[in-house]
Amino acid sequence: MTEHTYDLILRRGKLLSFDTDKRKILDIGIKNGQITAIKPNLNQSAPQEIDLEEKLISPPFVESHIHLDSVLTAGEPRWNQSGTLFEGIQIWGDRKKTLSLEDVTNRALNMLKEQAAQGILFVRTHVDVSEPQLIALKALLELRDRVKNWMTLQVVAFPQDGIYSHSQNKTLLETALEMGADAVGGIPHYELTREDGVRSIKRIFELAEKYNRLIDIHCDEIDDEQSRFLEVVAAAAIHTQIGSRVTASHTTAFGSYNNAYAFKLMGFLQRAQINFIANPLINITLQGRADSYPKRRGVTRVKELWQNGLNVSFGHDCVQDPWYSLGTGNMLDVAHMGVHICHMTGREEVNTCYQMVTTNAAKTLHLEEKYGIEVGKPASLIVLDAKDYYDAIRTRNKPRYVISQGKIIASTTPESTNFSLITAVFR
Ligand code: 17E
Ligand code: FE2
Repeated sequence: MTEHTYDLILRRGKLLSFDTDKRKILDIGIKNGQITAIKPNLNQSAPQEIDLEEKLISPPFVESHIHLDSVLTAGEPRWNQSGTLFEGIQIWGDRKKTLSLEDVTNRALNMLKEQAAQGILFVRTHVDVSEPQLIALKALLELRDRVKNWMTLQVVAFPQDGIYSHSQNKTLLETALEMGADAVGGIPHYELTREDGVRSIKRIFELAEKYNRLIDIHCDEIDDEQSRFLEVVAAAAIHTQIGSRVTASHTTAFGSYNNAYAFKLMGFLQRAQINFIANPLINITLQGRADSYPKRRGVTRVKELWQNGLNVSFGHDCVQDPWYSLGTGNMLDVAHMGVHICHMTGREEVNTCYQMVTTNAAKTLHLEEKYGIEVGKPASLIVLDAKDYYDAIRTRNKPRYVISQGKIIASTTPESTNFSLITAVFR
């Protein structure tokens, strides 16, 4: 048997840069799970070849913020009637009393498969570690290993009920890191007092240093303009110089700060160089619930953070859970909502929203050498039936092919509509 130079060749794919509309039609050669050539008209043959007919090749989607422990539980044990974050926390508090390893594993695995089919190959999940048996954490750490040949999973130890609000939670958080969580989380705006919130951030940074982990804090997820833990996170990042390893998630209160304060804060954030994750799909529904009219949009200052050079990504946050009963996990739905709520409708801005669910999110997760369409990197990429990134957000279709570490792990046939009746009427 002759040894082939490539295991798989993708022919005539369209590669597009984000900052210009420059397009190239190229072949991609894949060998042993890696991209080994990107050139026009590769003249070798491979056991498997696909003609992409100039369809768009994109780096995979990165889900930078989801709660896989609670996915697919909407309505259990009851529906969220107020639509608020806090009723969601109460409902989840009841649901989490009935968790089992099997329950969490099945739901999370179903979600990961659905995400993979939609072109997501990297996921950062928060896992509630204020549940005394740490069942969800055990299930997701085990799943992280089980899926690693097709999906990269990052686990954040997230103390949903607060670190200092219950006596055992501080220990549980540290245990979660000893067990192998990739990142430390927190929820300072839900600690019992402002002082506890500040103390919780100090603790999170201590733990990140002690265990050498990333940080991703649910920060100021409230419409209260007095919720100002972001400045505390920024200060800690400035003092420790680890900003690139730190993420502030949600920060919805930033959308309610007065402009004088917001302007000053923006300068500190630029010094801190932390990452931001906004969850527009969920926060447009959770926030603004105490408003009459005008109603706030409940998102952080995404456009201004981006304009000031900070790294921002978009996350889905929830799929069918106590906080949000809709959703399929599609990152293009998230980007689409981001375009609308954040007023990112300019051509460059829409492209930026695409980066917020791909390259920017990859930076936040520190995927580094694992991510990107380049020779020498793992062959993890998706093929979209779209003219360009803008068109991908507009149409939000499932990718035609999803390739992870060199293998085609999912493919979708586009639906087609038959207009026979209309054609007959207008003949
Ligand atoms: N928990 C939380 O504190 N905030 C959220 N948005 C979700 C869970 C989904
Ligand atoms: Fe969240």
